[in-house]
Amino acid sequence: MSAPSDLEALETRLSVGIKAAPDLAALDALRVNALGKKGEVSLKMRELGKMSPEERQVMGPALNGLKDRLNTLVTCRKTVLEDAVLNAALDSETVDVTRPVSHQARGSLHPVGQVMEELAVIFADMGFAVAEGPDVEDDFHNFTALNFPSNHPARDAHDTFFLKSAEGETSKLLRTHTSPVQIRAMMNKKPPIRIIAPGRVYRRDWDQTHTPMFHQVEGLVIDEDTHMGHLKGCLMDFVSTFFETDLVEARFRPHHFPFTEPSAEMDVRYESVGNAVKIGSGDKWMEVLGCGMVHPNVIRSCELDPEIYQGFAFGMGVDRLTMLKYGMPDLRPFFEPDSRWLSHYGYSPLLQANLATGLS
Ligand code: 2U9
Repeated sequence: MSAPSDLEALETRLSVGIKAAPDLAALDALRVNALGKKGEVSLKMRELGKMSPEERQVMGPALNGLKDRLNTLVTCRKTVLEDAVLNAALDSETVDVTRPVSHQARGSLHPVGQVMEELAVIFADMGFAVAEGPDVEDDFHNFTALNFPSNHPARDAHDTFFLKSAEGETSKLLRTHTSPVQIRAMMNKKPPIRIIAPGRVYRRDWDQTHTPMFHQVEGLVIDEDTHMGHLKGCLMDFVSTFFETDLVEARFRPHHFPFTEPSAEMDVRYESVGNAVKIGSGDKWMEVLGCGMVHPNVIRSCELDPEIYQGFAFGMGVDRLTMLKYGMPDLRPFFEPDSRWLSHYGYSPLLQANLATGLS
């Protein structure tokens, strides 16, 4: 039978070994040897059953204490050894950020990200700032402030993703357009306002030409003397820069949106060249965006006086524009993790879109 003094000798021997373990593998072997099922401490625990009650009263707590102390020692040594492994890796895997980037850099930018960047560059050049907002919105910012009547179909759970809490449906939803961003801007900032709002939007749509999440860029200008001439000039310039041609022939077809009055869709003349489009010639018309003068009710919802402030707004689907500009026949691969598609259509992360050397 063991005596407490035997335990002391055992503890000293095991502790010295654990504290000196040279690496994680050796430490684990020592742990198993001491505390594993057939380890030295476990074997001593088994002897408890054969002891008299008096002996057990002494040896039981002594063995448990020993086990706890050894466990603590193993954990401490493990932390020290793990830190050493991590530090060695950090030392040997440093990156010299001052070295020139390899021109065979792997990885490429998604075409939608590239086009988002191009749109930001074009509108920044016209004096627009980029504004952002949350993807999870509420009814007020997504619908009510935008003059959607209470019975408008877009408010239907058929078309919009409403969020549920544990108690049931809430008034939170996934934004169906980036317009709430402009609502927030109008409520927080005194005009003049000139912003674009790029981002993800969500609608309950899923077929060959629609995905439940897609990308929009919307724009908003609010000032004291803004009129449709400004809208037309801005959008003609945009189309010409985006499609990289001076020849743009456009028509504005009357349309209806709750948030603009009058509203229009902008078509440009084009012809097909393979899967891509050539703007400015041909006998076909292609819709590129929607636009209009901001509805007075929307201006009023944001606590501005429509007698003083007017403005124009526009919105475009970035995924569709990307397909048109780069001649991509199918929308579905945009949302599939196919690296072959990405290496074919992707953009070099080293070529930033800019107006000086060309957009793409
Ligand atoms: C505020 C006021 C007005 C944003 C606008 C459009 C026209 C439009 C569609 C294009 C294709 C959406 O992606 S799409 O389906 N958008 O046609 N959007 S005017 O009008 C606003 C926005 C915010 C405060």
